[in-house]
Amino acid sequence: MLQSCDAGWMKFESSCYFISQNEEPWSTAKLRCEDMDAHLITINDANENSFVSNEIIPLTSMYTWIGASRGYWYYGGNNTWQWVTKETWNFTSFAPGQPSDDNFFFTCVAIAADGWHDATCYADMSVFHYICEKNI
Ligand SMILES: [Ca+2]
Repeated sequence: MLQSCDAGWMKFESSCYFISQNEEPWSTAKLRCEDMDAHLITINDANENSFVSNEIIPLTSMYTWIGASRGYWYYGGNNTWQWVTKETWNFTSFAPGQPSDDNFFFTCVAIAADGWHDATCYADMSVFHYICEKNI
């Protein structure tokens, strides 16, 4: 059976993707995706990363949130990168010099034209568009 995505969502392989109209802090973006029965995008391999780089990044602002965070110690985490879905963390595409913050203040990940960047999850200074993903 041919599966398709809801109106306003882009299809790639077995997922549908939604680009937010609004810019939000990471934690709010995560909730907005969940409100749509989706999750912040998990970029699991090079194919998915290329799709995002080629098809989505040109449509958004400089930085766009993805569903990666580094279990901030303050919230009981251990500073290990993880996906919001808990999928295996076995692919990354950080930009040169990234992640840049060794003090673990920048604990979430935004994608830009040159790759992934660590950025702060919890401050209004990092308010970006975001991508939600839903399996079909
Ligand atoms: Ca994915």
